[in-house]
Amino acid sequence: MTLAPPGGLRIDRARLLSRLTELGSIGAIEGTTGCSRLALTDADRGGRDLVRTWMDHLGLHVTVDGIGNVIASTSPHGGAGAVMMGSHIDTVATGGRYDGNLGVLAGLEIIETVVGAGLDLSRPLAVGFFTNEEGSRFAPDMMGSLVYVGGLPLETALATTGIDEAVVADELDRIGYLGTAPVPGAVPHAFVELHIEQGPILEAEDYRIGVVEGVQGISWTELSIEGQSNHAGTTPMHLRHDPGYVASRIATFVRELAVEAGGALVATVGALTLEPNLINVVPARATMTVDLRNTDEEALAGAEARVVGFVAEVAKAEGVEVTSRTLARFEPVVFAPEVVDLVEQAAVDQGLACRRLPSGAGHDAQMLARVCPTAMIFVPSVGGVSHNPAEHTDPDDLEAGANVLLSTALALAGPS
Ligand code: HGY
Ligand code: MN
Ligand code: MN
Repeated sequence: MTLAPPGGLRIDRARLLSRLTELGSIGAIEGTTGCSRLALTDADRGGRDLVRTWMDHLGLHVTVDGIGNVIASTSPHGGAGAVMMGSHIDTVATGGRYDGNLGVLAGLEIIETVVGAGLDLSRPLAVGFFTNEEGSRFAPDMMGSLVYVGGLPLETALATTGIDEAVVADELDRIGYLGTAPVPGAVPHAFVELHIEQGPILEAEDYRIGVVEGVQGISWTELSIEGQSNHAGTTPMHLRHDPGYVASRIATFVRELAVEAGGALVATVGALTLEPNLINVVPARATMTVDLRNTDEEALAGAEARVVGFVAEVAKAEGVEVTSRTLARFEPVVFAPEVVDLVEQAAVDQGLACRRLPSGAGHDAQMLARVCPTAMIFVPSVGGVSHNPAEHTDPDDLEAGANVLLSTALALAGPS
């Protein structure tokens, strides 16, 4: 069975690339092609408004729900029974212009291409961008899609306080995206997300398309370490209760734990602050985050237990108090084999070298997979770099990924 779209239909490359550039210019990081649009900031509002304008121009039925997810559909019933595409347009503070944006703009491109070709499908098409996928400002990540599928109560999400003490509900209201469409949202027929790989595999092994079979489990923890502030010069080493020292021991431990695991586990201490953060003061307090990920749930839980044990041991020895807060915890997700097969078939039909792989990063698709058959398509990241303004994907690969998304969506929507 071939999945080539009827009449060799393809996306409009120039339109997709120019929209990626235009969206990337909002929150642009000077001197780079990257952008900074942390969730619910003015820059995020700018990105949302621009994509919303394109959705409106297409005459789509657009809804904004209680957590600010925006869904545009060819049907007045939104995502219900639709073949839904999409991703996110919020970024980390030092983001690139493709992470998330590609999936949203390619979904819009597919709809514009299909509508322009006058194709009659048996199912509606929809594209969405979900609020706060990154989770950098407000944890957990994938917040909007998690609320959309009923995995997090709306009230809990709205009451969330960010790293800057802002509150989700206030910020959503301030940027004009505290919507009224109900959550959990309508259940799609299927969901397909195009995304950059954000890792080195496809480029290193010379593949054009990643056929994503699932997403690894994620564990995010914040540790607050209370010690005793003291004079750096007069306090003997054996009398210190130094949270900075404990934080550095924990950071070293998680790194060595991941290296020892030989590849399946990854561990990151991405945020670490000392107070008062002065050269001649033994810190009073250290606050840090630990991000652990593994494709195997049991191994991930085992790594978490090892970290808990080590933290207790090193805190006792140094005489500091540690309190921990879980910021996010998602088990590994396996995508629907029938949709994964369609993605692979579409790539093969278009003569694109492809391989199956899991996703190292979290994605909205891992949440939509809770309610409908879901899969993802990856395109290569140059140098495997992402969450970095230098993030780049070759335009030919952007186009190829969008055409695989087109074929997959048409296979799922089926001719009328
Ligand atoms: O953290 C992640 O994997 C995603 O970028 N939110
Ligand atoms: Mn992303
Ligand atoms: Mn990201």
